[in-house]
Amino acid sequence: MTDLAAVKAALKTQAVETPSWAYGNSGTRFKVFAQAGVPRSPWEKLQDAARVHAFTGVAPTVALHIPWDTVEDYAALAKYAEERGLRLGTVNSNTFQDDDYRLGSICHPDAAVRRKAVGHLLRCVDIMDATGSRDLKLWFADGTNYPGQDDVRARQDRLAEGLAEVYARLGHGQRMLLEYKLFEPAFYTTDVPDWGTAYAHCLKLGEKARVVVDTGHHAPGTNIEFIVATLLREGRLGGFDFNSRFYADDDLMAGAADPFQLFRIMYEVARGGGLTSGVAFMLDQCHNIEPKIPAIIRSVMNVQEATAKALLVDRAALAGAQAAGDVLGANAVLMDAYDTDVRPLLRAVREELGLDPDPLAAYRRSGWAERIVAERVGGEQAGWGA
Ligand code: PSV
Ligand code: MN
Repeated sequence: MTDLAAVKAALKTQAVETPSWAYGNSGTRFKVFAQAGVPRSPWEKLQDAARVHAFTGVAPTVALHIPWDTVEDYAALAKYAEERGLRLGTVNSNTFQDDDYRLGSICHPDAAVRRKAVGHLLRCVDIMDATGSRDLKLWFADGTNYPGQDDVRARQDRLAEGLAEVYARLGHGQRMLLEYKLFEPAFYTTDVPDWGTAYAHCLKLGEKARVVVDTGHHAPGTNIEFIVATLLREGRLGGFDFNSRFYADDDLMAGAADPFQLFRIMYEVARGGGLTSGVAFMLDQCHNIEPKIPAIIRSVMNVQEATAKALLVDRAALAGAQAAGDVLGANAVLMDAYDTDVRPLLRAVREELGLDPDPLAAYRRSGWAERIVAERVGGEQAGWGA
């Protein structure tokens, strides 16, 4: 039997961080489709994020991407967030959009380019000091396109050296989250292609370095929940970039492509104590053809539903079946939880939090979508590269 009161309590304290870039325009390498009402500044992105939090109750922080979210005064941005019931969250570094980075950033063969990249990462830590952010998230577009193009071992040495310098700069309570990605934009080698490489670097760096699992960054068929279980067991799971993929890094709404996978991941998170041990639950997705704010609300709800189902797994019954070698029984315990319709439970949780039980309907009724279309006229819309 699961303790429903404990499940509800866990759902009430869950926090899903939304990415500033999901509120701006985005697309594929073929086309970026602009949408009316899209924010024109980090400040307006926070206005939208505040609506997501207001209606879901579980999205209190917003991740920044630097330089996309560059402002003069980060403390003022943090204050602006606070006035809207938000906090600034993870600072994401961006060392992939300058011409200098054609052959990589922190792994580049030229020491001057590496210095520039490390300088940017150090600047990101300065920003964290001003915003009160806990986590620096590092994703590198570094890699090579052709066999022989560069020395893959030397690139690892350069990576280790650069990371060590940034790690040494971290302040009290700050962490470094290293994200891996199997592919893209390099096609032959990627310098942090998998959790093993990320983990090896984190181990060398120290306790404050953790691995980020972006659910869109694996080969098809990869058992992501196994990676999650392993990293949690080693105390090195820093957080998630949740999104969905059908084929590649599609950045679709979390839980859209494979809600069962999200459930399996959240089960391992819950099983490994990851709901209460500082794991960052972030979204990293873009909404290219669908309205952005409702898509983000939907994603947050999808993470909540997967979490609720994971929490409903009857752990005692599962352990009993596993110990007895009851293969079908154990599987049935897991599937019973997955097959539960948790929407009434989540509606009750929201009502107990004083929220509308249906966040999407409440958002639609709020008139925010019409208001931003009417008010955000002129100026330059935020988007990739802005
Ligand atoms: C790279 O594909 C990535 O997942 C990294 O987290 C980046 O920071 C993010 O996407 C940018 O959208
Ligand atoms: Mn990511």
